[in-house]
Amino acid sequence: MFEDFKCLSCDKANYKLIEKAKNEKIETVWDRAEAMQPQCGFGEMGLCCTNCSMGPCRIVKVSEDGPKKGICGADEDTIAARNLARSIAAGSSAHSDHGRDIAHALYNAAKNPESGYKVKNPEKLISLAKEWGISTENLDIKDIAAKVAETALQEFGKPFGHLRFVDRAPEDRIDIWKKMNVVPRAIDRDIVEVLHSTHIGCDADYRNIMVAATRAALSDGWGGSMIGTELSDILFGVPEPHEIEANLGVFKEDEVNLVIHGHEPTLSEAILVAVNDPELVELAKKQGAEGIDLVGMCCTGNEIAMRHGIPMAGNFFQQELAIITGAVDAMVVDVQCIMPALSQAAKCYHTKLITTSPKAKIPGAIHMQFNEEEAIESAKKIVREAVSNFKNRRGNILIPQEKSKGFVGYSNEAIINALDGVANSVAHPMGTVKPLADAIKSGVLRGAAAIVGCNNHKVLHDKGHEELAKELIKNDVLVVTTGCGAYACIKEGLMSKEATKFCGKGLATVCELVKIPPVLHMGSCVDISRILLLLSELAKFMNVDIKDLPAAGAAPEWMSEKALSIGTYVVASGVYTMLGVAPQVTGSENLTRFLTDDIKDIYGGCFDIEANPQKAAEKIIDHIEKKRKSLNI
Ligand code: SF4
Ligand code: MSK
Repeated sequence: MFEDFKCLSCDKANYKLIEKAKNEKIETVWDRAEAMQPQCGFGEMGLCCTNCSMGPCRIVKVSEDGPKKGICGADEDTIAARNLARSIAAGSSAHSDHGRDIAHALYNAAKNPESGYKVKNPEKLISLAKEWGISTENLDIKDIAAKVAETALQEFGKPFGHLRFVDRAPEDRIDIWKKMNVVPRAIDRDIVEVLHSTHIGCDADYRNIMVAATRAALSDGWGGSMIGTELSDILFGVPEPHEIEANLGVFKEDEVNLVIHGHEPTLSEAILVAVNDPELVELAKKQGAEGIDLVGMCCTGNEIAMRHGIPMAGNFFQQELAIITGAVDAMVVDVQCIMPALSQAAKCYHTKLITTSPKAKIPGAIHMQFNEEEAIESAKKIVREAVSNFKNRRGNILIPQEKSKGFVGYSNEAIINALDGVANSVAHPMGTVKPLADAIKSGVLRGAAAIVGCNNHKVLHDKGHEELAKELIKNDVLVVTTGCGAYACIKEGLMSKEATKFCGKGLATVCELVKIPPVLHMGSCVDISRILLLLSELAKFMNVDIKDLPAAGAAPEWMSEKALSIGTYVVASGVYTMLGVAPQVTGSENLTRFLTDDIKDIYGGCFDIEANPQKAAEKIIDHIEKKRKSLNI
């Protein structure tokens, strides 16, 4: 019955809901992707420029005829590089603005009791204050929090010097960045410089455009994202392993279902407090519900799953399907990866789509501004709106049975604790990575790979993540994951203890010994900064650079500008990075060669492109084995 849908997704929970959508004449992302075919060849290759109003200009590659330069004279290399650089800058800005919001929330925790935010991990706060040279003598936690928050906020616009977290990288890596003039200086400045240098009539040298773009990307990974992660841990706690449920089967027919979707934990943490408020629970009961079921979607879901064990309802391509269950009383969203299509889907049901950020309003949605200065009160108003909608359900409810269980919450501290068996609550400097290094050196683990990123209709939904992860763990490669890739892996059972059945002997032994799953959930997209830190600590411990480690990255189903920024900072940090979808640069042979080859000699890492997960795994394993050989292990 669902044969037709197997070409859209490999998650069975989705088939029933895609069928329901068809019966109820509601379009989904897959319908719109089909209607979009064929997609524009100029855009696909990065050869369309709209940087000024003399354009749009496009470069014709498929025949001898047709323009080879834009009206201003920009060629294919300039146009493709400028487009890529602007996307990287946008991605960096999204992650970094997220980091800035967390820094403001920390400041509120220190200065404004009305906000309701409190420092949950004072040890990590003090550790970071010391790392940043902030004196903690005679200061209480609130004063230290205010100073750390102010210092973090200055990282965005300071006029001199470089970002503080750069000093966490291995020395050899910093030397490479210095030589290439890409040491990130101030987050806003580095992003602005990309926009300036790609303005019409500015930088036309594709390699130089990539210098500015790389610096802006490093400002994300070793700046905005790292600030987001570290300050979130300080405010809301360092994630620890929790067993949770995942997939659309987590909705409950007899409870108010509230989906929190987007990215920033400042909102989701406040909503979590609000759904446990006795008055609101009582209100839910008065409406005829048994209680309030809070579930997460996309990266917000990762954040609250990691810290509180809240179920993960679904990833990027499942957001409309969640509403199509008919069981969602409210979907509360903040920023990033929220499809505007949600408002159309919500109209077909009783669901209230509630936007909360001034940065992301959607026509047709209810806007209830989330005010961080009185976060809990703001969140209560939003939850009240959701609860009062329970009575309006229309009866056309279909909650799929499919849900899986798995362990999430593997911060670096949790990974090190698990491997080391030693309690270590202070986040940085981390405990010893010796057990991990030993397992890699001995060959019990061949290496490690990160599988991250989104969903994209150009790849069968979830298949890129799942198949790649399975193939890697079968070959004794430990996998860490974040973002929507993490959802694919947990849904497939790869985060359960039983997942050792998919592993090679070495990895299975490690997992059984230290009681971890072979695929470790490390959090949201900004938490890729955790992976950078783990690599950095491992490299320092082994007395090598990150580029020398038997490690790789992969984004099999990536789609967002944030993913481009991530890929760029990961490559510039020395990591071989496999993409399942080609970036829109292939119209420039020079730029494509630069990203997939030349860049290797500069940073040690490079991009590779392979849509087939089996072949991608082969290439990653080959890379890991080559690195082992060079290390003589
Ligand atoms: Fe055309 Fe140059 Fe303007 Fe781009 S910047 S739209 S290539 S004239
Ligand atoms: S939510 S950026 S679709 S991973 Fe971070 Fe998922 Fe990609 Fe958004």
